[in-house]
Amino acid sequence: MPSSGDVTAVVPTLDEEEGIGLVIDELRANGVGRIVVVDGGSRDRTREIASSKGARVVIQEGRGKALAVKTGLRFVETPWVLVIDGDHTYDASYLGAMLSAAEGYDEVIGARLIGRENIPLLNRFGNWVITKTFNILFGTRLSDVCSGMYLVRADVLREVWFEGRGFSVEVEVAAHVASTSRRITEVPVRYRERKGRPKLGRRHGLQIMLDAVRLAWRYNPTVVVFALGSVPLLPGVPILLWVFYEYVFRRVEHFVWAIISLQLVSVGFVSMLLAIVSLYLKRMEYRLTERIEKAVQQRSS
Ligand SMILES: Nc1nc2c(ncn2[C@@H]2O[C@H](COP(=O)(O)OP(=O)(O)OP(=O)(O)O)[C@@H](O)[C@H]2O)c(=O)[nH]1
Ligand SMILES: [Mg+2]
Repeated sequence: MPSSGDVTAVVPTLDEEEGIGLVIDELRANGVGRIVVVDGGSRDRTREIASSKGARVVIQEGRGKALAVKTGLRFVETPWVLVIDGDHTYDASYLGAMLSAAEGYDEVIGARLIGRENIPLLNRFGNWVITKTFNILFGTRLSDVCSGMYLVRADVLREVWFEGRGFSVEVEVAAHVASTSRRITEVPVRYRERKGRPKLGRRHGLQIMLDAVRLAWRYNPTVVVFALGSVPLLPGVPILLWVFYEYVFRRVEHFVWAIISLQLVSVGFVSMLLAIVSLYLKRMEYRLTERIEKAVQQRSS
């Protein structure tokens, strides 16, 4: 089991003067001595406060939280990294529980199961959609892939692309682990009310859906294609039912509508089956990868 001495905390910040000091103090109190604050160009006293508290302060390359995590990683020399937001929403005292769970895993997510009411409603909905999509795609049973507090093996985090386009860096890291070693798990953590104003633009419903589709497109494009192919079922089924009803109860025959709806239903139905098959094939691939990973590990230990 790794200890807090094996961990470097990477804290992305953008104008977090109200939270960053508390975050650093709390990390220290929980045994984390190495703290890298990766700043995205704060205009308040964030960097000043972080330096005065003895954290290492670096300026991120590029823009956005994903590149901040990537930058921070360059300053990590320990085997584990704890990524944690700088707004004092995540309670660092749960690190102990995360470390206890870490043996045999590449990533331990701090799932926000305690204090859920502190997650804004739209975010909660977005997290739910993304997490459900994630679980369907990867055959996992996670409850919060969007959490901003997660413990990852440094060498695994170095393999991540950090594209950051579309879905968030948290999801990108989790997807990498879930699609390769699959050694991902979660531990419930407490989520508090945010200090200071939100920095990430609020996502709206359409964007959330788009992110879910992007995620699916990257990891299982065929499922997206066939899911689209099953859309004809939506008009096809009601038309076919109506044609059937008219014929059975009113003795009226609608030949053209019957042919059209049968076409729609058959194309849609086959596509839907293929979408399901794509999902299962992919999951089988993941399960096989998992077995192979385990076997390789057992041999080398
Ligand atoms: N370095 C860097 N940090 C960022 C950037 N955008 C956001 N952050 C930080 O990333 C963390 C998460 O951003 P938040 O604004 O709290 O987003 P959130 O947690 O999804 O939403 P809230 O409910 O408002 O807390 C915070 O510590 C931000 O300061 C960025 O572009 N660069
Ligand atoms: Mg936050």
